[in-house]
Amino acid sequence: MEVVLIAITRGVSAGIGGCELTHLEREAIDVARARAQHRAYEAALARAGCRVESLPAIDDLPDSVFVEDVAIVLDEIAVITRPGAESRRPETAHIAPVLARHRRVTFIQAPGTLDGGDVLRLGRRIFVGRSGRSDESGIEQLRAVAWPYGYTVTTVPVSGCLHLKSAITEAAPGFVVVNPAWVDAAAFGDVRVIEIDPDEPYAANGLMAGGRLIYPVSFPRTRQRLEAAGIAIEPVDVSELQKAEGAVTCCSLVFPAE
Ligand code: CIR
Repeated sequence: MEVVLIAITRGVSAGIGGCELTHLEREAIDVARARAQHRAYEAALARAGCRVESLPAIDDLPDSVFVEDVAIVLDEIAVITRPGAESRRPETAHIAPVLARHRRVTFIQAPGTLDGGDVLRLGRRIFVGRSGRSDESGIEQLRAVAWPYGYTVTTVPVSGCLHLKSAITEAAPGFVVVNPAWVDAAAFGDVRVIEIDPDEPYAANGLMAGGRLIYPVSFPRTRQRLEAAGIAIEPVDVSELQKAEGAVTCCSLVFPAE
């Protein structure tokens, strides 16, 4: 039977210009353009076969379009995070009831912090970036939730970028795309590694869905490397969201329907 994928998204906040920034200089963000790009991203998810559940924008939560950071959805349970950036913590109250329609939910408790952008799942192996956003307590709490279901949880050092998934994502089954300056791919065991083009440091974030990779148009050199490995690309322009230090995984939560 075909697996139905759910993709949860949230519209772009009118206040996105006030987003958190860690490694980028603030640039003006054109909200109308960001919203148009986000709609095109949702359309790419739909073309990849996802059933898109598009939630309304929350104008007083600037980063709320980046739904990936507020939850980790496993097949068995959803973990509502406690984001490392204080300004983002109110986002969790908005996602918990949505995920409760799909999974039993549990919560990361204070003082632990965890951002979904730091969590990379490869099958039953979960890797968590020890970044500025996710701490030992948050990682340990995720481990306690996940191990009874047979997942291993491994902490991975990251440096120079916001989240683990700024540095590495799954590009296709058995493949990862990596920025070796930010994370050591040796930590991920038996996977085929595609390195980004060094001129495109932010190119290690792609979103696998429906047998293809949703991938920004802004990284043509790395795209060539991915295509040379036989990976089908679904291109999206997310230039306005990139100004908010966002990428493609961070704008959705994609998981199989129950
Ligand atoms: C933040 O700093 O939290 C947002 N401006 C960007 C979050 C991007 N999230 C992600 O890549 N998972």
